[in-house]
This record gives sequence, C-alpha cells and structure tokens, in this order.
Amino acid sequence: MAIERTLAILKPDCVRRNLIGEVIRRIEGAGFRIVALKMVHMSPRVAEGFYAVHREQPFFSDLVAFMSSGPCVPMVLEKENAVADFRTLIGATDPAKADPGTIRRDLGTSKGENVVHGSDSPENAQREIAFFFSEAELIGMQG
Ligand code: IDP
Ligand code: MG
Repeated sequence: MAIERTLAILKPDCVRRNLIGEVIRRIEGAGFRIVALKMVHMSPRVAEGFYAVHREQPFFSDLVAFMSSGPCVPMVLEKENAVADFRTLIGATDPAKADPGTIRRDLGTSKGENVVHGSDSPENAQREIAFFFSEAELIGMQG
C-alpha cells in the first residue's frame, strides 16, 4: 500500500474541551506521523470555503457557525493508506452510530460536534491540505 497524506482537523469542540492531547495521542498511537500542524480560528467566510461542497446541505449554516466558533487545529498526517485508515480511526459522522473505540464515539457529543474532521478521498485530501498549508509548511517536502 502507498504512503498517503490526509488532512485532519481537531474541531473547535475538541480545542474547547482540552482534548487536543487525547486526540493526538490516539492519532500517534495508531501509527500516523504528523507532518504539519497549526492552530487557526477560521472566519465564517473561510469555514464556508473549506466546506463549500456542503453548501446545499440543511446543516451548512450550523456547520459554518460551529467551525468558526473558536480555534481549531488542522494537521497533515502521513501513513500507508492514511485517508481510509484515518476515517476508520475517527468513526462515523454521528458519534452515536460510530464504532466503539473510535474517536468520535468515545469523545463526540453530537452529529455536528464530532471532535475531528478527516478527508474522505485522496483527491479531497490534496485539496484540503492545500487549503491550510503551503508546500514549505509540509515537513519532508523541502528535499
Ligand atoms: P464527515 O465529517 O464524517 O465526512 P460530512 O457528511 O462530510 O461528514 O459532514 C461534514 C460535517 O458536517 C460533519 O463532520 C459534521 O460536523 C457536520 N454534519 C454533517 N451532518 C450533519 C447533520 O445532520 N447535523 C449537523 N451537523 C452535521
Ligand atoms: Mg466529509
């Protein structure tokens, strides 16, 4: 299997509840390497841009309000099969429906406030990584 990169975001609920360390412990424990990380407080307009594919969804305005409600921590993770394996680690969108032991099941409080984002395909991972990080900010890309 190929080494891949995926974009994770520790969402504002994660930061607010002092769960950054707990979630990073689980991510590193599952074998992901962090190759970029920052803290950002997105404006509503920036959050709208990141989630533009969900523009027509009924939850879009709540999602934008939530994601711009406080700082979050985007990070780039590297591992074999990173995109799919990270989705497995975080679990289903709704914490109540996520498998036991997943980050969202163990720590999430609602379908909206589900602690963490993970890219859903390698193509979207590339786009989402570029949304938050320049090439120079990705460790290992400088040669
Ligand atoms: P995903 O994060 O598991 O890929 P998506 O369907 O892509 O889920 O939705 C993006 C985000 O929008 C979710 O993580 C969640 O925060 C929020 N969201 C999705 N569906 C709902 C909903 O039905 N109610 C409230 N928020 C939702
Ligand atoms: Mg998604």
